[in-house]
Amino acid sequence: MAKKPLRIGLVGYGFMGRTHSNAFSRVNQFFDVPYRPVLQAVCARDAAKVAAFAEQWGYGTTETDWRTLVERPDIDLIDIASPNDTHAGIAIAAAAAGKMVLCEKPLGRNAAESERMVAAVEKAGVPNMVWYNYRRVPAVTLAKQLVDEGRLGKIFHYRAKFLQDWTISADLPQGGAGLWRLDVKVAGSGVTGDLLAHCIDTALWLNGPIDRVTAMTETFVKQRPHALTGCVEKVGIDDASAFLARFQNGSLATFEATRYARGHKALYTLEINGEHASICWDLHDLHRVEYFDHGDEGRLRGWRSIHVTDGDHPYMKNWWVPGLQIGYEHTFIHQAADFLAGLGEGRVSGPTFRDGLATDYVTDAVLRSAGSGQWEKVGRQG
Ligand code: SOE
Repeated sequence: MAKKPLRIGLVGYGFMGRTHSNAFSRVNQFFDVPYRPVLQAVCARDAAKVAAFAEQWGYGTTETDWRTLVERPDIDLIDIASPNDTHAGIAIAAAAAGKMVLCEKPLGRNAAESERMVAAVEKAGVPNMVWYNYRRVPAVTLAKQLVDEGRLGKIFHYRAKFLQDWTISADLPQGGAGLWRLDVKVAGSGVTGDLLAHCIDTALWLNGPIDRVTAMTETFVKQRPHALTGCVEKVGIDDASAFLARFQNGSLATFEATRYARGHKALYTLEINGEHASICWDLHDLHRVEYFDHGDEGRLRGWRSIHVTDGDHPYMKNWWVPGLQIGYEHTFIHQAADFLAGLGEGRVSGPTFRDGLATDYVTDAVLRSAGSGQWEKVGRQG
C-alpha cells in the first residue's frame, strides 16, 4: 500500500540532528509503517552550515528562523534537535500551528517549562514524543517484556548509572555550539538533566513511578571560560549527581551519573532485582541481557547471558539474520518506526511529552534535594 508522506521540519543539525535524520531516512527500508518521512526542511541559524547539512542529508529546503519553519504549511511535523533552552519555545509554537512535535531529551530545562510544553501539545491534540532512545535498545525492550510478564515477581531493587569522563579538563570552555551542555542557562542542569534523565526515563518505564529522592551533586570545576563571551564565568551545572530513591512499588533504588569517571565514555548500566529473578544490562555490550531465574533447576541455576539478536527478540527480525548485531543509531530508527506505526493505528507511542515531564519532575526533585539536603517528594507523575 502507498505510504502517506509525512513532511518533517527539523530544527538543529548537531549530534541529535544527525541521529534523527538518519532515523527518518532509514525507517522505511526496514520497517513496514504506513508513513514515509519526507525531509522537507532543516532549520538552524548559520545559513552556510545549514545548507551544507541539507545537502549532506537530503533536506529539500532550509530556514534560519524556526518561527518561519513552524508556520510553513508544507510541514507536518516539527522535530526539535536544538539545545535545551530552545525546546519550549519551538514546541509550544509548533503545537499552536497544529504540527506534530518530536523533541530531543530532556523535554524542558525544568518541569515548569515542560508543563507548558505538555499543556500546548495536549490543548492542540497533536501527536508528540520525546527521544529517550535507550528504551528502544532491543535488550532493554526485552527487559521491559520480562518485567511486564511478572517474571521478576516483586521488585526489591533498581540500580542505574551513566558514567562519562569528557569534562574533566579544567581548560574546557563552557557554552557555544559544542559545549552548551556545560552552560546552565542553555542546558538547565548538568548530568542530572542530561544523563540521569535517561536512567530515570528507563526506570519509570520499567519499574513505575518514583515517590521520593535524596540526592547529592557536585561541580568539580567551579569556573570556566565561556566560549561565546570569552570571559571566565561561574559554572552552574552539576558535574556529578547521585541519588537514592523509593519507588511507589516499594522498591529501593540508587542512581548515579557523572562526567568525571575517568575511562568511561558512555557507560549506562542498569540492574533490577526481583523476588524470582534479576536482570542486568550494560550499554557497552548493548545486545546482552544478563538474566538470573531462581526458578531454574538448582543444579543448573546461574546467570544466563542472553544475546538479544534472534528473530523473536524485539525489533531484531527487521534487521539482518539471527546473531548479527545492530547499534546505537538503530534505537532512533526503532523509535521513529514505533511513532509512525502508532500514527497509522491511532495509538500513542511513548515516551510522550507527558512521560518526559514525569522524568523532569524527578530531576527537579533530585536538584531540590541536593540543595536542601533533605528527602524530597517527587512532583506529579504520569
Ligand atoms: C552527553 O555526552 C550525551 O551526548 C547525551 O546528551 C546523550 O543524550 C547520551 O545519549 C550520550 O551522551
